[in-house]
Amino acid sequence: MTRTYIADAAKTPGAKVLVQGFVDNLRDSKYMAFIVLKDITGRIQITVEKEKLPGLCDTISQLTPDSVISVTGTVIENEYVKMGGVEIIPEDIQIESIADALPIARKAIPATRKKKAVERSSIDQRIDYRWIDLRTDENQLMIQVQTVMVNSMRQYLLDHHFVEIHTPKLIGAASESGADVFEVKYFDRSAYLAQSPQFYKQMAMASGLERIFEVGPVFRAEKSYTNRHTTEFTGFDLEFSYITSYQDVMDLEAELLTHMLKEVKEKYGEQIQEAFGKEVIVPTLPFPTVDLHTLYDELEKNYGYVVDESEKNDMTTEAEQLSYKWVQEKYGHEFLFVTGFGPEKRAFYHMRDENGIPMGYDLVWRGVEITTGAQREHRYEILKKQAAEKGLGDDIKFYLEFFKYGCPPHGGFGLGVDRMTMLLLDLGIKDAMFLFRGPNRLTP
Ligand code: AMO
Repeated sequence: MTRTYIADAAKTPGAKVLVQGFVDNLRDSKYMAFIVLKDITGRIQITVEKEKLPGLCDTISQLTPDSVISVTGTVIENEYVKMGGVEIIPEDIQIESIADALPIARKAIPATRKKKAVERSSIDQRIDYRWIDLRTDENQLMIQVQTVMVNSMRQYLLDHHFVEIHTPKLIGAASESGADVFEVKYFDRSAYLAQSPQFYKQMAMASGLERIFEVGPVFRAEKSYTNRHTTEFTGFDLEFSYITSYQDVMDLEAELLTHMLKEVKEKYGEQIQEAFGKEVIVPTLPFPTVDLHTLYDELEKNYGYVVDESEKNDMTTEAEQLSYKWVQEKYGHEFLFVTGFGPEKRAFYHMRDENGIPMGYDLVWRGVEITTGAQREHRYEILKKQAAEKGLGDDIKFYLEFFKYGCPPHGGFGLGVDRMTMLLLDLGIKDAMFLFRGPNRLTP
């Protein structure tokens, strides 16, 4: 018999079905047993009248929470059943896997007369057993939402003449700045894990591919212990040619994110509100843009925030957070493009204007940076000079070569998928990814 998803089975009263999943709840009394079965689509009650089905009693007595079973039976309407007014009367229950007592508490359990309250396990304890933690409705929704996020952006780009590329993550030289890079043993020499697909996105421009994107792993050897940093995350990166300014890059990103949030809201808006208490807001276009120094003036004027002189050309974490308050009050918006960073704070490959200011931006959503983007310097001599100023030489010689044999003007950005998930659902980053990696975390 073919397996039926629980959500589909619940719609077919009278039908004989095979459903499979985890035992979500179990009540086994003298005459009756009630099993709540959960699969990725929902839950259904399996009701067993023991006198009528003596052959199942032994199986039921072995069941534990989170065991995996296969149930063949008939779907029956029953108005007294809370779960959608249907239940399954089984003919057969097969045990696929028995679960030991669970080592974590995925949710807090209030005290009863017989039992003490159980606290929810910490996120670190839950990550030790992440596969068990991921069985909750919230976590499964998080992964489903992330799927729609990435897929809707991918589809948008495919509809706009982009192609998808897959760049190497093992590289011979540290990319970008050389800092924050993991060194790995590569036969009898060293290799590095790519801290960005940056160089290869740009190689694709020199290859004449014109519009490319990549969704892939990004590695950062940063000892950061915040709720928004991880040592390995999923980057959504794109690059496109024949732009006239970095404004083209910002416009494309704003349209892409608006499209994505519209799709997420249509598909999961209500579930997100219910499970995470967060409204999905589809932004209006254009997104507000502010120069960094104007922003600092505004933050000082409105909230008394004074930035340290040494940090004036970059955005501080406090400024990021406060900018959310500001952009909401001033524009009723959740997104803010910030431009006008100092050249010493930005990568050498950002094109600079006549005043030496990098022609790039950060995008801040709900008070957290989600993107860096820019028009790139595609003129070989200038690029070489800008790299040399940052002390980059031989290591990036291979990259500079990309610009020697013809290269269109271009720009692009990198977006953190995990950060976006975290902000969309109001979670910390450890909760917003399939499996977190940090300075102290390499397992499971
Ligand atoms: P940047 O270093 O700003 O830019 O990274 C782009 C985006 O990636 C996410 N991000 C992170 N997410 C989780 N943990 C981290 N440690 C982390 N670091 C970065 C953020 C960030 O905005 N090459 C450029 C992009 C470009 O110009 O195209 C770059 O990598 O969301």
